[in-house]
Amino acid sequence: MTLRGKEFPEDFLWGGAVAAHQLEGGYDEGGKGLSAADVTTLGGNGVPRKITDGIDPNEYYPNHRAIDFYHRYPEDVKLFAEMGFKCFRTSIAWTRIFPNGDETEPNEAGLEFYDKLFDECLKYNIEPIVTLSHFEMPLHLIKEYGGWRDRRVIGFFMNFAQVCFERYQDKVKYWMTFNEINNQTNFETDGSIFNNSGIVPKPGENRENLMYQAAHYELVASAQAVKLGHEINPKLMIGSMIAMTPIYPLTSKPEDVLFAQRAMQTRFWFSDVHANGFYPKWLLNHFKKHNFDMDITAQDLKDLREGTVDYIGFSYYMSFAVKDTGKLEYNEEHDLVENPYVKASDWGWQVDPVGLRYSLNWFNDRYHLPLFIVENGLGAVDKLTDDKKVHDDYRIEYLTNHIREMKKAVLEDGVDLIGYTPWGCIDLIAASTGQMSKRYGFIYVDENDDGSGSLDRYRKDSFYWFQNVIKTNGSEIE
Ligand code: P53
Repeated sequence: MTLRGKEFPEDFLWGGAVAAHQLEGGYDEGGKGLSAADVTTLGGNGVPRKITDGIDPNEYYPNHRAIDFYHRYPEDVKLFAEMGFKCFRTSIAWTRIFPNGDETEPNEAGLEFYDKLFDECLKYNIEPIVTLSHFEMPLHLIKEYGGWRDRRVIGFFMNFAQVCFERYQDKVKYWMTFNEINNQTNFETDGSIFNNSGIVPKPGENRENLMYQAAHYELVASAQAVKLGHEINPKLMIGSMIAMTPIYPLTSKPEDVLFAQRAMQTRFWFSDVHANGFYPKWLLNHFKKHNFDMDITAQDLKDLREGTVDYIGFSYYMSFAVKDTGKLEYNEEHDLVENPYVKASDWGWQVDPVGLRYSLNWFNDRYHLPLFIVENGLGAVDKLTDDKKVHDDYRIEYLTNHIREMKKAVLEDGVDLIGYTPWGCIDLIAASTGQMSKRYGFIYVDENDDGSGSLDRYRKDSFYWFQNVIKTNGSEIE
């Protein structure tokens, strides 16, 4: 079968994705409280971002202003419309709605901001797609409750979810509960458990146990939110959001294959619980083997069963590889090896378009649910020319190669795919490094890593390219 001339389904959701803290700025406007992102400093390529205890006036926090979307969103949404977006994925900053997280009444100014943003999208028939929690937990919940290590946070999250579902049910159909909930499998990295779960480990604490406990509370909160969302409005589609990085065995040696399987189980038990509604047995055995102290009640297990997700949303940037280590336990910090068959980006992410087709089939076989690629893209350095152009052919190439594999998965393999929203459709602050110079966008934002720059927006070459992909519904990708 040739791909040329073949189209995606008519209602396929082409669009772009961002997260509140990475582009809004206005970190202390409209009554907003401080979030985890507001105390995370600038890092660099290979240099981790620091997490400070409150705001230190001697540090630079790139998310405080970000790209000032908070004030410029009408101009930006207009550019998305010009590209032909059918949808736009963003998150609702929890701290705009509940500045501390544990209030009983929401902050009306925060709610109004998202009303205006969603209305602006709907004006152009762009459907908003919303993540509830995207690395932006209220700092107060981190300081007072220790983040997701505390069961009470489930209740606070539910207040937030309820207010959002009730308020925006007629504007937003597709929701996701926790962004990349499985990107804390690398629990030894401070940033990953802080961003995901607001956890600052104490000296001597068992980080793995902490991560599993926090993830359990998040999964219970997610399941309760799915159930409540459906009670509020049965039309809502509430999904998971998983960081999909397929993990291949480096060779066909059976021990390598078995180890890769365990690595996949360790990274994707989160979506197992989301979709199946129960814990995989190997993981319960793992908890026992390590004598982990896990607070899992009978009511939690009931909630998990009753709140399974409607679809699997996932990000896809890269694939991993592993080889047998002699013990069947996967440690993400130490066990990854270089895959000789794929090339890495400038930030060391192993670029693998075929892995996207593999991932779509893997999810499809495992869960039999609709899928939604809610992030994909290439972080790269762009150069604005004197005549204000950006010739980002490397980005066009990356995305073309991924869309081609996605097209095969849909048209040849029969995967049920809702849509495709490339990450950082407008340049924004990178999550891992805090840099502006790690760019993903179709729209260039004139801003440097230190925050200098005019913030003016320019269309890159990829802007016109993606505009045509949407206009032709992918039919020209072959
Ligand atoms: P940045 C790690 C691995 C894969 C995806 O990442 C990741 C991360 C965490 O950085 O995050 C997602 O900006 C995340 C977005 C993030 C995007 O990928 O570090 O959902 O918030 O910006 C790209 O290059």
